[in-house]
Amino acid sequence: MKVLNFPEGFLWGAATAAHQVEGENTNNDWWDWEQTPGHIKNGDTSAVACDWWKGERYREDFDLAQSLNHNAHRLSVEWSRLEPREGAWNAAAVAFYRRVLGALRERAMTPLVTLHHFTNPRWLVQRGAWETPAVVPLFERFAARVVQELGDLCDFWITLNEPNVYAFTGYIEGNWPPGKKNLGLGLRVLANMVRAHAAAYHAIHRVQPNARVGVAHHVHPFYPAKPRSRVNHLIAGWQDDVFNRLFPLALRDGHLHLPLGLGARVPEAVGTQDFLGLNHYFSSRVAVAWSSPSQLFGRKLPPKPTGLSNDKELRAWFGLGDIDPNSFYDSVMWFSRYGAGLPIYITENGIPDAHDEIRPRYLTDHLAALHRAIQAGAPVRGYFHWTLTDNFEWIEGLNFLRFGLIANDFATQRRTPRPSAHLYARIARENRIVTD
Ligand code: IFM
Repeated sequence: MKVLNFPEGFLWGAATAAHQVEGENTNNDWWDWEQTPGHIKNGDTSAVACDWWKGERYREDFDLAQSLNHNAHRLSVEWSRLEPREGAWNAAAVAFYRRVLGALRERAMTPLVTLHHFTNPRWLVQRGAWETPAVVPLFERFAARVVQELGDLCDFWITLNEPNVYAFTGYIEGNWPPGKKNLGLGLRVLANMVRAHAAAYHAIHRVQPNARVGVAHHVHPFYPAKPRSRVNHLIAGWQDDVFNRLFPLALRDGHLHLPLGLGARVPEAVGTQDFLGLNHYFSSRVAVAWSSPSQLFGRKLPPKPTGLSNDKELRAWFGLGDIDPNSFYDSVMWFSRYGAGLPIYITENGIPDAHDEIRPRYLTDHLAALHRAIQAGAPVRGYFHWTLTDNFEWIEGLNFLRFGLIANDFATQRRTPRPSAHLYARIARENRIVTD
C-alpha cells in the first residue's frame, strides 16, 4: 500500500461551464447552432441543461460538492447574459452571478471564474467574433466590467478556456460554430485570442491588483507511433507545436510561431499569466501520412481500448484518444518547465463514463501521476475534475458522454453521486490518495 500526500492547502474541486449547466442560454452562437438538425447527437439541445439559471439548482449542486469535501469550484460566466447587446449590461445577470459566487463562498469553496468558455454573444458573432481584432477591446471591456461587478467575491480568473480547441473545432474541423474549415482563419482566430487575453489580463489587474489570472490550456500530447522512427518524432513534434504549444509559447515569448516559418508578434502578451491552467484528457500516437498536409502529414492511430462497455460506440462517434496517466504526467512536467515556477492548476481532467466502470481507477491513476509530477518539482496547487454533474457536452449532447462525478437525470433533474464521487470525497478530505 502506498500513501501519497498532497501539499497543504491543495484545492480539490470540479469544473463546470455556463452553457453546459445553466440552461435557457438563448442569446449565444451555441444556442443557434443547436437548433439546426444534425449538429448535435440525437437532436439534443442544451435546453434547461442542469437548470442552474431558472431553477437556481447550483445551490443543490454546491451542497453536494460541499458534502463531498470540495474546497473549490471552477465555473464560467456567460458573456451573452451579462452583455446581451453590445455595451448594454444586464443587472439581473450580474445579480445571478453574485448569488452563485456568494453560494460558493458560504460553503467555503474558492471560486475560479472563466470569462470565455466557447460561447459568444450573438451580437459579437455579427461583428465577426474572434476573426477580427475588433474583439480585443470588446473582450477587454467585458473582462474589466466582470471584475468590477464580481471582484469582491472572486480574485481568481481564467480569461479563455481551451483557445486551441475553440479554433480547431470551429475553424479547422468545422463541426462547432461557426462551422468553417479554413486553417488560415483558425490561426487568425488564435492570434486574436492571444491579443484579447493579454488586453484582458492587464485590464483585470488595473481593476483588481491582487487578481490571479491565467488561461485554461488544453493539452493533448502527440507521441510517435514508432518510438524509434525519426520521421514519426518529427511529425508528432509538429502536431504538438501547433496544437499544444503555439498558444502558451506566445504568452511567454510574445511571438506566435505559425507553420511554414510564418508568425505574428504579440509583445503585449509576454508574462500575462499568474498561474497556468491545464486541461488534460487524452493523448494520441501519430504515424506519417504524406497525403494529409492539412493534418501536418500525421495520422492518429486508433486509440487503445478504454475498457468501457460502450467503447465501440464511443470511438465511432467521438474518436477519443489514448487514456494514459503518463501523458498527464508529461503534460504537467512540460508546463512546469515552461512556467519556470508559475503555480499550476489542473483546470480539467475527466472521463465520460456513465456507469463508473473505469472512473475510480482513472481518478487514482491520474492523481498518482500528478503526485509523481509534484514530487519531481512541479508546483501544482489544485485539481478540478471535469465535471461535477453530467451536463450538456456540446455536439455530443446531453446523454451520450457523461462526465459527471454526479449523475443527472435530465428529465427530473435528480442528482445521484456516482461511486467515484465518494472516492474523490475521501481523497479531498484526507488530502492524499492510498493506492495498492
Ligand atoms: O466539456 C468539455 C469542456 O467544455 C471543455 N473541455 C473538455 C470537456 C469534455 O469534453
